[in-house]
Amino acid sequence: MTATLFGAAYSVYVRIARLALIEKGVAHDLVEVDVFGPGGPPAEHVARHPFGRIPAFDHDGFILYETAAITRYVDEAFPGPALLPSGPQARARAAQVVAMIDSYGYRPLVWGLFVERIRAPAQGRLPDEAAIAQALPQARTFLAALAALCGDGPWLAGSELSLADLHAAPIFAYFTLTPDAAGLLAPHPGLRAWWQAMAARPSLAATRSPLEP
Ligand SMILES: N[C@@H](CCC(=O)N[C@@H](CS)C(=O)NCC(=O)O)C(=O)O
Repeated sequence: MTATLFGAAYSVYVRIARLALIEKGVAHDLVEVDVFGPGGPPAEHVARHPFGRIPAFDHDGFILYETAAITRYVDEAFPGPALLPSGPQARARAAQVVAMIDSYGYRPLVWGLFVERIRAPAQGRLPDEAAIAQALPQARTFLAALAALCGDGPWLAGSELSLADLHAAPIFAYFTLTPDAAGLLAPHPGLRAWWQAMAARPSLAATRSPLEP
């Protein structure tokens, strides 16, 4: 059996897939692919992923892209702890959280806040204040919706760790480096406790991003 993930260690989406593989206990390789290089995504990567994004996954010749599909497949195709709850409502919540993160969380928290607040100065450019101003209310709405959905927790889709937690964690790892995070998370003690528990998992340490201090 060979399981190979193609991507880069700094990527939020690659880290989500790695978290699923690690939490599931699946031996795998990470093959570095640079999609931001001057020539764009390498041709052999576009052959796996026509949109040139990362990650892509290869399990014994079965090629898959789109992170939510990869993590779902990893959960179902390999033995190990179940990464989705069993009841239809809890499963729907987990799927809802994953889709919310993709549609409403990733852009403002990662591109609007982390990239502009932390990466821009590190790259020697001024933060795009308009992008930050646009991201802040979107981040507020997203965090309030997430907090409202996660109910009694302690995990985002109920009493067990699930793919919802793994989808959110790499985004929080970047977002919580920004000076905005403390204020944005102040109204949400449940999310703060969740992030503390999530950040302490060995899978997070094992997938530490090179962009984290
Ligand atoms: N919908 C894709 C999103 C993946 C994605 O956007 N990955 C980023 C890195 S975190 C990427 O490849 N960016 C390259 C680009 O935007 O050209 C998924 O779920 O896998």
